[in-house]
Amino acid sequence: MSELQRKIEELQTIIDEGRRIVFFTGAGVSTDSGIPDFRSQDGLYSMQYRYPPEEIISHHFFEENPEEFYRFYKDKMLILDAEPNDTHKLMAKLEAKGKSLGVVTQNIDGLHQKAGSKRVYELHGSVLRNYCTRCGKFFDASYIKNSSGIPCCDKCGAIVKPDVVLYEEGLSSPVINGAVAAIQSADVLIVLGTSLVVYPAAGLIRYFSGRKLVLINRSVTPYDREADLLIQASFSDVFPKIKV
Ligand code: CNA
Repeated sequence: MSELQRKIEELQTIIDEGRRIVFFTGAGVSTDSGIPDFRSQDGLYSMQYRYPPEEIISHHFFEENPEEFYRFYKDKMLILDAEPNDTHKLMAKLEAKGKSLGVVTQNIDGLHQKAGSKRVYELHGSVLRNYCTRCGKFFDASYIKNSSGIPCCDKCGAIVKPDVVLYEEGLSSPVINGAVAAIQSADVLIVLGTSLVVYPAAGLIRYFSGRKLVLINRSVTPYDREADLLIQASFSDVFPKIKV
């Protein structure tokens, strides 16, 4: 039996025995759905833009250069025809079976909910919600995608902003509190598809004090040594073999 096979069997046992599993996810779980992550070789950070992506999706850039912000955002981050993949679906299935307390995610694509997950703590917000910066009117993602240039409110004319936490912005306290409570009551924490370098999100896994910390990612992370089970592989080589 290969090392990977042995680890997949161990993951199966941990999932079978888990009673309050929490998943902590990052952009890597959506790459199989066609949404690029940030730090993979074919991720957004390795593509060439006029400004570095981490600058474009920062608060000051949004304020000072909304046209360029929206050019990048609509093209690279607003992928509205993406469908959940098997990894999203497995997490939703485990919640429906009463084995998972839900998902804490850094993702902003809404695919966990589309797969059927009900308890999703969106640390960085969602591209599916957008609000007028003056009157607060709600707009869906297609309004943003279909607008030419900078999307403006059809009621008051002010600029519309995605409900996404940009660099330099704080996270929502109710969302953090919910995520921390879920992680604290978990007996198993499965961390997947994240490079674990974006704070404060990555620091939330420190609240876990349950039985098993599982880390699944195809590249190294700063938390690898702390995992009870570390699987360094692509999800498509792991999750199709897990039965729920
Ligand atoms: P990241 O830093 O890009 O890390 C993703 C990790 O996933 C990398 O370490 C990859 O090696 C790994 N990975 C990618 N694909 C696979 C795969 N198929 N199998 C196994 N491992 C894989 O992304 P993080 O989430 O850690 O960074 C946090 C940022 C990224 C958050 O602020 C997000 O909002 C932001 N982001 C979100 C999305 C999305 O919502 N889908 C897309 C791009 C960026």
